[in-house]
Amino acid sequence: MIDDTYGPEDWGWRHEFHAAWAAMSDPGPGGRPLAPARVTGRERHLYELVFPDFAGRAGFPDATGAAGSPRMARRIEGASVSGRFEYEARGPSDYPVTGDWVLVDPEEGGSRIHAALPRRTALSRGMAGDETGEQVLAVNVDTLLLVFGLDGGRNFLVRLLERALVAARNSGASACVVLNKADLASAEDKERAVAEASRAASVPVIAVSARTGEGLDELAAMLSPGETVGMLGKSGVGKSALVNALGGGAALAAEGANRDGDLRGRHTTTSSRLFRLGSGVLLIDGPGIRELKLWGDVDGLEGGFPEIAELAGGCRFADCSHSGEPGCAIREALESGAIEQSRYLAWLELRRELTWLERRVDDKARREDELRWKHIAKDQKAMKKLRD
Ligand SMILES: Nc1nc2c(ncn2[C@@H]2O[C@H](COP(=O)(O)OP(=O)(O)OP(=O)(O)O)[C@@H](O)[C@H]2O)c(=O)[nH]1
Ligand SMILES: [Mg+2]
Ligand SMILES: [Zn+2]
Repeated sequence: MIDDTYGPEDWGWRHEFHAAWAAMSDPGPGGRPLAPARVTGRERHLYELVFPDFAGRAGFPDATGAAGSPRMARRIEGASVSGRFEYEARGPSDYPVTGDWVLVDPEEGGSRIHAALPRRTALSRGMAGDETGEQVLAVNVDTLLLVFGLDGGRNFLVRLLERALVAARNSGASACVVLNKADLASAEDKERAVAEASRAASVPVIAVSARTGEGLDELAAMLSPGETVGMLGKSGVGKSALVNALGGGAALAAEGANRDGDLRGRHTTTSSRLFRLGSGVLLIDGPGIRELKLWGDVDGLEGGFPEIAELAGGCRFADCSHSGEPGCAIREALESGAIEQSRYLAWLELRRELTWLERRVDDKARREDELRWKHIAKDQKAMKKLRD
């Protein structure tokens, strides 16, 4: 199906990808070079791809196949990963998700994904349950919108915002805090929420309403064509409504029905999709999150606690643990009231969570390494036996 007359950059292609592609573009199984396509949706094991036309770009195969065809992007539905891909994947986080650039064979019609290009940015969280594992939520995102709802109750909690800011920092994308449903908050409540969010965030904070359009011009002005924008937020805060209000693109995101009574959760988004808005912005709508277990390293804390991170450099001891040593700048700021006690406690808690995670990940990597060496040693022994 021919979809849009857009080139690679219109689908978020960046020159950084070119080197990665060139390094990986050994001929595919068909002996032909593989071409890049972008994942625009995923439904279990089936992928929807958009296949921009790279014709005329040095080294790229002609993606549209037919010679002399106008420069167009094709959409492919129902693509799946190749057997080789599955064999080489080290874990679930290696599988493509919406936003990934993958390599396909144009002659195969792009129905098989042979490889994926390294991600420029990746937003991840820890897997639910006891397992130590990474769950990838959004990739190759330039700007991540951290979406909350100002409809009272639990849709805007500063503790979740801190977590989201840390996750955003670890993802490598820049962030923006979006307080949606401003139409449902009083002027004072709105002001208070913006002030509270601004204390935690060293990134822009804006109050908007997908319903009335308030603040949307300001939000839209921060995003540029060809840029990939992701969203992180609980279910029902209005992510899909924002996609639609910002100019839904070719297809409209399915918005939830009003959350009263029986209609609750009726159109909740269940899988991620990339929408190309009329403005040329690529906006990824995904399912709401219930919890955000952190994934990544301790440095990410700076994203959610800029004032504390700044103080840490001023402690007397370079390896200060900020829990009672003399000359601790954070302690002093806490005592003088320069930083809030609740923020300090939240920071300590997330730091503990991330430190613990780093140790778990290291242990896991070591165990896997040991296992790999064991297998290699076993193989070598078997080989030697064969030779003798
Ligand atoms: N009053 C008001 N209602 C809104 C606003 N934005 C969204 N809603 C409503 O809130 C409900 C949930 O919106 P959705 O866009 O489906 O929420 P979502 O974040 O996509 O939810 P999930 O897909 O479950 O993650 C719908 O009934 C929307 O119409 C807003 O700015 N103001
Ligand atoms: Mg939704
Ligand atoms: Zn200290």
